[in-house]
Amino acid sequence: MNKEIDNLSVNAIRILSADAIQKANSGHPGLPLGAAPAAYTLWSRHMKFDPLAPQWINRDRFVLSGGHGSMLLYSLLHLFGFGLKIEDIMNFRQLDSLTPGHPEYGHTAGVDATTGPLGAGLGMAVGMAIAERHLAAKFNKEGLPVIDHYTFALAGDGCMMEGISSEAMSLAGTLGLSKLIVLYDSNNISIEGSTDIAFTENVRKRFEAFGFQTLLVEDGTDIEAIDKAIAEAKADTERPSLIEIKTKIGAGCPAKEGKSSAHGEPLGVENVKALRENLGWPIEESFVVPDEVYENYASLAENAAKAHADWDALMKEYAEKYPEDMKLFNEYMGEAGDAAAKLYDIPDFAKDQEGAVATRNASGQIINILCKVLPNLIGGSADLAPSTKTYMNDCGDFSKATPEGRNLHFGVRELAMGAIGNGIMLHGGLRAFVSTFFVFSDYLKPMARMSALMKLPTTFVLTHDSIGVGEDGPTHQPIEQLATFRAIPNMLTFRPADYTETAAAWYTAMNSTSRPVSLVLSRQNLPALPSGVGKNAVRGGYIAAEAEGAPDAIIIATGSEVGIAMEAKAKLDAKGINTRVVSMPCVELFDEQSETYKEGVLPSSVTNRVTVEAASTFGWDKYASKHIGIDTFGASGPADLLYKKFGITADAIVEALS
Ligand SMILES: Cc1ncc(C[n+]2csc(CCOP(=O)(O)OP(=O)(O)O)c2C)c(N)n1
Ligand SMILES: [Mg+2]
Repeated sequence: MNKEIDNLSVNAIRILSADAIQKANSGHPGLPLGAAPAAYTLWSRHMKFDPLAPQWINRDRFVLSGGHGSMLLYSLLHLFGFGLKIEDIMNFRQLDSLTPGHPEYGHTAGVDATTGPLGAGLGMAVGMAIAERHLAAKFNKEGLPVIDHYTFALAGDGCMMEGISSEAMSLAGTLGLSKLIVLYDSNNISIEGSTDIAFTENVRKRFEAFGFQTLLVEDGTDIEAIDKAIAEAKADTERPSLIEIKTKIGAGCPAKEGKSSAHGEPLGVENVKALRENLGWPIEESFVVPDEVYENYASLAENAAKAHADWDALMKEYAEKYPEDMKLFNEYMGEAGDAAAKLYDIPDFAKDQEGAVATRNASGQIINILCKVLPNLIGGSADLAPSTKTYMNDCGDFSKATPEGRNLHFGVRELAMGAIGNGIMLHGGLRAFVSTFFVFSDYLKPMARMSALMKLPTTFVLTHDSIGVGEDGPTHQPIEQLATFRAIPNMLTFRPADYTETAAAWYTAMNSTSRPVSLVLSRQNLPALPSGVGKNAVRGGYIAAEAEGAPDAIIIATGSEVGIAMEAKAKLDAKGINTRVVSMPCVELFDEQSETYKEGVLPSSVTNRVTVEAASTFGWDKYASKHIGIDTFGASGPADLLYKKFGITADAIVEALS
């Protein structure tokens, strides 16, 4: 190893980061300066990737969990030739640049995950490692490891303080995800100063308790020590590894090193100058990197990319020897056939509901159809599968010993579950769903938001959707959650009314390519809508029952309240008020329909309207001025009595429209 070029190359990361943050007059230099040696060692000596094919499925993943250190990643992507130009580095944090404040998946080539909310990256990394292990178990053959890569996460003190790190790492330890390697940028500093003021636990011991191999690098500038630790981490084939790397925040900048002021503000023009001098950086001009450094990175990149060429050759052999598996692999990768688009061809999927059915049960039946036609469907629940009806029969359980299983057991860890679902989707090759009670969506909501932000079609199965849960009482009865989920941009929230609407919701979810879908499902039985209408749920809102003649009144309802609306319609019709029932299982999809369609469903001439939903009325004003809903917390008691207590009744609807 040539020490000098290594040092220059590490310093190039530091200088580019400092220059970019200084020019933007905004950003976080502390992490890139302190963690540059660790990142350089990892990328130059251990990771396999191909800058010309940043999405190559068998690349090693790198998640910068401390997303505030984005300039570290952008410097790496520039230097390794991922297409980020020096102009992009100069445009750091500027509007529409390829170098936004925090790394954004899908926006900048080479960014494997959007990070910024601390700790989330650790959860997503676990999801990626699960995906790797599952796909490896499914496809690898003797001598032909189709999927065989590491997932690296770089996390700081903040990530370690966040609860999600414990949720995610505890599961990773249990699952023995040995190809997950966490590099801990341990600098004892966060925003308010020394971490001693709020964080004194022994992180390594904690990870040891989770079932990790734990390693310590005392000097975070020692490339050889870091190299050795990463090699040791890779060598453990039983346990995931944590490498605590002691670093100094803002390393190399004399006035800032080791100080919290290095965390989140530009170093200052004078300090950037001092950094250059202190590091012996040969060039005074900003954003200029010596040719020899670029050459070094180019040759390292070429080396890292050899793995891709080798893999291409391997796949050729795989295709020859195992054509059936190859076909399936391509199906997993979404390159062959499209089973999801043909779901309605399956008789049971499109069937009419028989008798009264809870939509969670309908969903359970549908999941068990889906898992047969979509072999890459994988998912599970946060310890509630028997209640959320998400278990896929005959698909096995994912565990350390049985990684080919498709039922995931997240344990009682909703937040990590959301992040892991996203991590699986980020990995590619699989379609993930996660599940819990709707009221506990509050515990995973930040990750639902992240799926929407990253444009990932993760599916959220959220049951026990209202006061209809009954006796468990207000802690278990969602009220404002529907409004909250509907307010998340780029997410579809479905609250289906019967089996066929539930099928339509799943159809939408399985065919979604760039946004998550949430299914909000009832615990209690619901009657079937008239035969055939439920399929229209794919339009978000539709006429579930037409008025006789021109409508005088419209009831807009969702989920369990559509049945009540039907009862009310009968009473209103009998009174001579011609009533239309509009089922609105997905407000967001309805809003996307053409004006003509929407006017057809909700004619502006019909102003006598009421919305009915056993939840907060927030958000319904756009369709009607009268609402039947619940703007208080619920109560404990039998569901039918609760519906009466809170006035969600056919009589209340009749009164509102009479
Ligand atoms: C969930 C979440 N809470 C708070 C923040 C704001 N924040 C950004 S960085 C940071 C401190 C992080 O400290 P550390 O991970 O040690 O990073 P370092 O200062 O060492 O770079 C905080 C509180 C955030 N990004 N995400
Ligand atoms: Mg820190």
